[in-house]
Amino acid sequence: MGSNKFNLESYLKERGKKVEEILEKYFPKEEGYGKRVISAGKYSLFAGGKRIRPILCLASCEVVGGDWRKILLFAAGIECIHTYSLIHDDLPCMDDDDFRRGKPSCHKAFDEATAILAGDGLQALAFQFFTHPDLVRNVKKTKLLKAIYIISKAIGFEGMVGGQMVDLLMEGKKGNPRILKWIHLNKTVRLIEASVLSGAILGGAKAKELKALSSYGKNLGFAFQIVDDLLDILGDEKKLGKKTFSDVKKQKLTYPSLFGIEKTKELAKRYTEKAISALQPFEKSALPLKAIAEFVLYRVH
Ligand code: GRG
Repeated sequence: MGSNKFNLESYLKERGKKVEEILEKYFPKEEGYGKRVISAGKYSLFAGGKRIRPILCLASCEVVGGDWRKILLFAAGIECIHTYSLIHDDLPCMDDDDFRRGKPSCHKAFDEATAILAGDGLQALAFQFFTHPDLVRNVKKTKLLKAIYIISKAIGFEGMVGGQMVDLLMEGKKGNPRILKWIHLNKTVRLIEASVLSGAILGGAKAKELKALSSYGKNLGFAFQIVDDLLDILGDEKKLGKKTFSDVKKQKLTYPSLFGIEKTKELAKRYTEKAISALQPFEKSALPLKAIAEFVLYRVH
């Protein structure tokens, strides 16, 4: 994969473990009358995600010369948001998936009302982490506020929630590349870009660096979503319970359903190349970000 000696596997393992430790340390105890919903949130959060978004946040803090150890709570909050979105996305009223991260999805392991509440609780927990005294004492307040603003915008009406809405509205409809790109941008790309940008802001990035990282995050996000759609079809063994190609073709607007598999693979490659070329100003220090982009694409090539 050509990432000069950089060992991505151990990097992801080591950083993922740090995120995991923070999540474990700060996650509420499973006790009291509300124990059930805490257990449901914990079940999904620790069901074995790749932790790509928090790792991106830490890596981009590092690439601009910041200390990633100081912002671990922020990165952990991003993972809580991502897990909340997956729990809600799996609900029968949304994508209706019985499995997630190789295990029964939250509403299957518990029940629908509990899953909705677990998602809500995780979203709130993210903001508890973002404003936690143990983080606040480590970072400049103005930078922290800017990072929280970027994440909030990326996940709300003008981001993930809006994207999910249109994704649902387009089910069973013909659609076109323009609307599909809009859905991807909002449903998936914005949180990935915001993970990168928030880490960079907290790490003290200059305007020029933020511009480059925004391009990296956007292109990576598009590649990520396209690869995810391809994996749905090509049959990733971890995605138990996912729909078959004909189901996907019939119901969901995706690049493979519009263009076929080969053209879609080509598109994912182009986005990955663009993400990598955006890293030019950082040279060697961007090896982790470069390797992550290569890894995203490698899953389908
Ligand atoms: C319900 C408000 C609301 C939003 C849901 C993000 C999202 C919007 C839905 C997820 C649907 C989906 C499968 C999108 C494809 C890209 C994606 C988010 C894949 C899953 O992310 P990974 O691969 O998962 O990082 P892990 O389990 O490793 O964390």
